[in-house]
Amino acid sequence: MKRLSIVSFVLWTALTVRAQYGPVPSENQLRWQDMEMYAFIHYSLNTYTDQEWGFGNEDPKLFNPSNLDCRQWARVCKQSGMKGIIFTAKHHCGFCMWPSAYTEYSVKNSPWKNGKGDVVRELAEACREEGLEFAVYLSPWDRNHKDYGKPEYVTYFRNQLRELLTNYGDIFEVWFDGANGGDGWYGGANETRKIDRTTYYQWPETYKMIRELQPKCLIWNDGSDRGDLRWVGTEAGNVGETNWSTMPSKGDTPWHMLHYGVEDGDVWCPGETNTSIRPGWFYHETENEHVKSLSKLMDTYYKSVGRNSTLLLNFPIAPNGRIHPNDSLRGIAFKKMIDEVFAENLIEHGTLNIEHAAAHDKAVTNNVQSSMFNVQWEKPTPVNRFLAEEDIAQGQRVKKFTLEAEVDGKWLPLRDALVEDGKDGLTTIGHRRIICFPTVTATKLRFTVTDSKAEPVIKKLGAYLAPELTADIPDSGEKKSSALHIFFSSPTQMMIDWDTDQTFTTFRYLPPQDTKDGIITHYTLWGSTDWSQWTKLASGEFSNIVNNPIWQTITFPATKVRILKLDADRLSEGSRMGYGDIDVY
Ligand code: FUL
Repeated sequence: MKRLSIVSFVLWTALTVRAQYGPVPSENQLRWQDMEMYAFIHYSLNTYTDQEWGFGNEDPKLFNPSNLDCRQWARVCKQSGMKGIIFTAKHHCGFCMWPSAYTEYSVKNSPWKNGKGDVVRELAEACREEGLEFAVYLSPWDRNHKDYGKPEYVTYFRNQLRELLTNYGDIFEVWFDGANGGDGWYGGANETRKIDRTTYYQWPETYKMIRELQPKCLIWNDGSDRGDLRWVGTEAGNVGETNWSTMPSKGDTPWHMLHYGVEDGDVWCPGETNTSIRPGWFYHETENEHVKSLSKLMDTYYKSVGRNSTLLLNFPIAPNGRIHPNDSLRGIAFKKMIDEVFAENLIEHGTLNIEHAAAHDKAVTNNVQSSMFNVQWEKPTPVNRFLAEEDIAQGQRVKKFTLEAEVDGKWLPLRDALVEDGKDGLTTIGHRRIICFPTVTATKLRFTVTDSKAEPVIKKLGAYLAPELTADIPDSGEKKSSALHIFFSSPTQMMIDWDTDQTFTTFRYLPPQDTKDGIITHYTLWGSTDWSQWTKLASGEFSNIVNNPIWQTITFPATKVRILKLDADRLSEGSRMGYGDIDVY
């Protein structure tokens, strides 16, 4: 048994450094992981059409912000604790936020700055001034380009990427969104185009170019070509409580691999958790009151940074060219709360004992091995957060641990209160693991590694007292709809009957929340007063609904109806339409 202060603990771990085990991060991946939080910025023509996905035929003249201020974006992001910004240089609609030499569909044909502006340049410069890193999102899917789907487009895509990687200084990450919805304007063809994601983009060639042009840049990709990072399979803002930074170097990546990583994977491919501060990625005025609450953002922090991931938090830009005050205030409050929670490491007020039971080389036998860390306080100390970090430069090793508190002379087992369905959440650690539990007033806290791939190398331990997580983690403050009379006339047709005529302008659809089965991606909405004459009120697609299953709003000119009929023209999966909720007004 060794009795150590926190200072000698750090020294002790430094001296007990052992040979690396299994895949380890590259220098670039290590530097990126230390960024912990960085911002996404979604801004494009969608901001002016109130859409999440543009079709590719939106008029560039719509882009005319009155007060575009990239310095405001950079300052807000910095004050929100973000270490860099990833900008949507080109979203699926194909509109370029820089004056690309390869297309007319860009800011150069907008009235903003008489077509002489370059948002990518202004933002890259603002980031540099604020000491933030800069990165780009370039959508491979391009609903504007006439050649999309043909080999010519891949050359076009690479040319654009080359422009972004050569003209704007250091780029820390490139983000190649995996969404490929199929239909689009495509230079006027207005049709559905399907590509084979595994072969069409020829990623290995593109990766080679990126490595040459920006050797420090990380590649994000959710397809089968492994980049340097992985998507975590959801846009809700959480990664699995078990989160391995390793993946198999080849083959498909089903959801569970993205969400939990793969324990015996042969490459280092850590998870990046991306989510928006609002329900949507782009700005919608109707969401101004639905900016995520502070407790929801803290929940997201614990379920991303606190689960061995980074957090990529999106701030949309409003039509005037600035981050809306509701988002900036919430972002800044978020950073202040993180600082407050982790201001004082209570372990420093106690005595840390380490019992180390490494008998033989467990890396070979993969047997259970115990390393016990025990902090003792002179007086009972309230505590509700525990933090542990592995030295990931030597691989991710810990498979399982326990956490106990001594309260009134008795040992109580603790579990992660943010993990549902009966699990204790005490599995992997990696870069950082934070365990949240209701406050206990303890005289001791005991952390025991009960199973690891090799001898654990723990770099940091922490215990903290945070303000209690409140129960107000709203799904953006949405209400349940009134008692509508809903029935299905076929598996893909929903009817709502009011019995008397009503005047409506809005139909809202919340997709099923816990399954992708039955989510409507394309719809037609009809109205009738007599069950025989039907008026088409609207039709279209619910953009990005599968990855981000939030409320979808259909508006139409005020119409008197007695019955509404919703046709599910296309479902994401399955053959029966589903819904979480419906709202009509
Ligand atoms: C998704 C896209 O389809 C969304 O529009 C958004 O850009 C998000 C970050 O990725 O897949």
